[in-house]
Amino acid sequence: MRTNTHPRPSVVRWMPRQPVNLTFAITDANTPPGVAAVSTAHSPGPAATPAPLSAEEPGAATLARTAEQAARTVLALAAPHRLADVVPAPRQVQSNPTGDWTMPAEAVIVASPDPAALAVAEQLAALLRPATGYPLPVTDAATPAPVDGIALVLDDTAADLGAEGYRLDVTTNGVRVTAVTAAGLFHGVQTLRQLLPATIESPTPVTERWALPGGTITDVPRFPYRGAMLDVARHFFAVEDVLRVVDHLARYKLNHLHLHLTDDQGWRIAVDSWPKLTTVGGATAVGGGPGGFYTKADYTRIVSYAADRHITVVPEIDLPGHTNSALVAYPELAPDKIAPQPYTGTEVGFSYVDPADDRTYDFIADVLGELAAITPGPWLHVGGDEAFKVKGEVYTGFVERVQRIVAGLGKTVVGWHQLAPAAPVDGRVLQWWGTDGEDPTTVEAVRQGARLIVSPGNHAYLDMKYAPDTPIGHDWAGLIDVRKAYDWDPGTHVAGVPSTAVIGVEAPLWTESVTSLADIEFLLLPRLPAIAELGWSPRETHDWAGFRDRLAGHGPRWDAAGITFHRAPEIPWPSGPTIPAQRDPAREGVNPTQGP
Ligand code: TNX
Repeated sequence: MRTNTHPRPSVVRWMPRQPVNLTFAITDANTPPGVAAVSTAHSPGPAATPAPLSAEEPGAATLARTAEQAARTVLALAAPHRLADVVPAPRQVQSNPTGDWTMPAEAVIVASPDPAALAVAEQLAALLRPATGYPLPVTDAATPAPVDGIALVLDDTAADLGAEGYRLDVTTNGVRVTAVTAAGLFHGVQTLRQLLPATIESPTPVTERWALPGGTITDVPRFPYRGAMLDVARHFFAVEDVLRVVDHLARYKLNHLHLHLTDDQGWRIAVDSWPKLTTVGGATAVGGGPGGFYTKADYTRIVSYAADRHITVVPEIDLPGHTNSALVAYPELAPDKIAPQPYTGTEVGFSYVDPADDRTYDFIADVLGELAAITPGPWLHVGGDEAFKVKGEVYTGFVERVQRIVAGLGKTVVGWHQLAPAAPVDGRVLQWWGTDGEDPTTVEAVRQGARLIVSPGNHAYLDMKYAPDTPIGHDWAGLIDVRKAYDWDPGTHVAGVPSTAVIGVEAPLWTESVTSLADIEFLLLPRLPAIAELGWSPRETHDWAGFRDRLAGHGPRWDAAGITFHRAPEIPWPSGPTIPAQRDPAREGVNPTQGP
């Protein structure tokens, strides 16, 4: 019997960066013993010696074994990824071609003896175990060092790395990730993951040479706020779907998930003191679907899953407009005190809570109070957009009162940039979603101390279509292909706003036309990595051609992980072998390396 060194390999994938030489022998039951038919791929090159074949072996098994040997030859020759092939682009990359490292089956992950660092080590192990099939035990050490393994080192003297940066060193001994915080280690782990072959994303073991390119990456984010928004109000998405979106954010070093929890078509977060918000207000969705809502336990699950990935949830209760679902549940909040019909269309701007009734502010204090109590992050987003029927001083008076409620809860106000004319409150953050980069009212609010998250509708809105013929999405802010998502600068985009006032960038996904996780992923990928790079990478690294080529390598990763994405025609997706990552029992049946 052959010894099985790789546990249960089911897939061979090969995506070399450079042409390699391969010659291998194939024989089957029809080939006379000892005679091999020689097939050459990617020639010219020296012929590998055909493996000795036994006359007694059955043909199918022989064929499979020989093919597997050939695959190993190829894998041994394939060069590792280039150190600079990372999205978002790292700040500094120093390659060392003599420092490549191949992870052995006995590799160990060792981390600083700190619960948060060990948690990142466990996350890394969980990422690497499925595809490698290696045990990758996690241990701790006072001064972790890579000895044919991976070391995650917390070092509070590495102040230049800041709150989220990391350094990653690949040498012939292994990999060392150094950071001041667990968040930095976590981001370093995302980079490490991208430096391994795309097959690392496979949920089942693959035969692969797990090589990493030698050298050092030193990486620090440009902006502290890097986010994406998911509208769970127009259509409701299950907790599991939201967790998967969190995974996508984490992969690209985004650190905020904004949840648009309420809108005309549905109220999605439980509020104990106003229970009908969800039992009545949550029962609808765009197009008449069943709706749904998160219990506090559901919400807490999302928040803590995100926190484990160093992502802060920013909950939004949209006020005073976009409130039809609340008015259906509690007509006393409506200006005329009459319950409106539930709304399942996609118009905006018609609904509002009564700004002249104190009861409205009791309602808001209760809702925001309960939400603040289950939200560990510093932010409460209060919407403020498209309240077309609440104008002038009535609008600003309303906003100022709501801002005081938020401040009283110890949270920082975030709102769409329509909040700008209201008097400032300390630390206020405006989310700018304009489309032409000119906005004197926002500029004035910034002059008075507001900070900005930039989400230009015509660059960062993930609900805009890619092209006229892509299936879902809107086009009111134009079409957004990958280049349009990438080619702008958050630091200078809003004329008159200095880059020092910009805390970061966010890509909102509104879901009027989005009904499934596959729809979400189709709109997110590949544009989310473009926005992520704008948020993370230094401006000096900005380069469409380089980004396009680096992004192309992510297609095979998403394929291997079973993630839907838009095969945007402007990206040179590799066309190499694409054997599906799922297990194929028919293949396993003839695979002689299969375990017992
Ligand atoms: C505008 S952008 C809205 C949303 C819509 C979106 C559709 C903003 C703050 N409000 O209510 O869903 O357009 O793209």
